[in-house]
Amino acid sequence: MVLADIGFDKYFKDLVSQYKKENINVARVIKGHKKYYMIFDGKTEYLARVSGSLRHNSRIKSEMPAVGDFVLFRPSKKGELVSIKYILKRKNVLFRKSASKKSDIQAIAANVNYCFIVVSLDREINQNSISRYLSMVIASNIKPIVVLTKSDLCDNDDVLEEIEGIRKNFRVEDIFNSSIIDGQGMDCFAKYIKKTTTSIFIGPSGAGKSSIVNYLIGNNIQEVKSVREYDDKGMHTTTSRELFVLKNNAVIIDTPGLRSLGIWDNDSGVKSTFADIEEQSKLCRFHNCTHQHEPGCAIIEMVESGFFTAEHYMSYITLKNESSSLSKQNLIDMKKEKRQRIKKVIKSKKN
Ligand SMILES: Nc1nc2c(ncn2[C@@H]2O[C@H](COP(=O)(O)OP(=O)(O)OP(=O)(O)O)[C@@H](O)[C@H]2O)c(=O)[nH]1
Ligand SMILES: [Mg+2]
Ligand SMILES: [Zn+2]
Repeated sequence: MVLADIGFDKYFKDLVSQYKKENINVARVIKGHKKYYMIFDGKTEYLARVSGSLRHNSRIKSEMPAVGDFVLFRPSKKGELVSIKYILKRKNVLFRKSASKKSDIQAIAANVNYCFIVVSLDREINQNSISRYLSMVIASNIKPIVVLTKSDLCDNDDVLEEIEGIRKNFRVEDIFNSSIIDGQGMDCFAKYIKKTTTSIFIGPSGAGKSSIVNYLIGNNIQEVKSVREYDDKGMHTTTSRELFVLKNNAVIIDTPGLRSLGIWDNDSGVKSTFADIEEQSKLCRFHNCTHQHEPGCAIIEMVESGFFTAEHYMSYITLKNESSSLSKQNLIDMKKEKRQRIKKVIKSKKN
């Protein structure tokens, strides 16, 4: 495999020629985790960090490398951390928008052709949230495709009705239903997921994004660049964005559920998706129960009795925890901003 197979085309080649003088290589970002990145040059994966100057020059998060970016890095001795020097100008970038602060905009992925908005048919379809996803994708100049998953759990007529409803209301590139159980609709992906294209899967937690990704990896295609980790129960809630190169050289990116899109700005998002759990939590002994360790917790009991699946419960806890740490971060940011504003006022009074 060479980089050209996975999206490194003339546009990027021309950009690289501007940097020719320096001794640097090109790679694509396949995973980002806090300070570290995995990058892939078509042959080898490297663990990478951004160089001091790149960090210094990026004022906002979205200027840091994102999954899908093509980056220039300086090679180092075998097994050593490499340093990302530049990000090649993106063709497009899917942003996560923050409701509170403009500078909080963060790149979910870069250089993407198709965005699959994955929604499950086993829950009530929320047209509002589809509309939010769509506007985000269209604003990023990426082609949106809606996939209604788990059609094996639904009546065929209901499925068709949902599809018609969405088709009528929204401007989508394509829309179809799918099922990893009976394989329905799975062939519809082939049209988009092919050599030199990059596709990303977004949508609520539990909608079936990773299941589709695994299906595509397993069926199309044998070679996988990163291996998924499952916990001892065989569950996997996606926690970071991951890029996979399929055997046909198509690139696909899996993402975690809604929370990655900053839609969990407050608890209300959690409440509406997990209304069933929230409703039952009235039965917990303590009104501020976190449903994780408290005695007399109705939710834990209902998970043990099988009323809620462990998976549904885990998604709920993960989202709740992340949503509260997100609010905490917002608070810290707001305080910082306030301090800076006050400093400015003091300064202007001095002058
Ligand atoms: N019946 C049925 N179940 C499905 C289908 N696709 C996925 N599931 C189930 O739905 C659950 C969630 O699927 P995932 O693929 O992990 O969902 P996800 O969108 O990746 O979720 P996050 O990583 O938490 O964002 C799993 O238990 C899957 O087995 C389907 O087509 N039919
Ligand atoms: Mg997942
Ligand atoms: Zn509880």
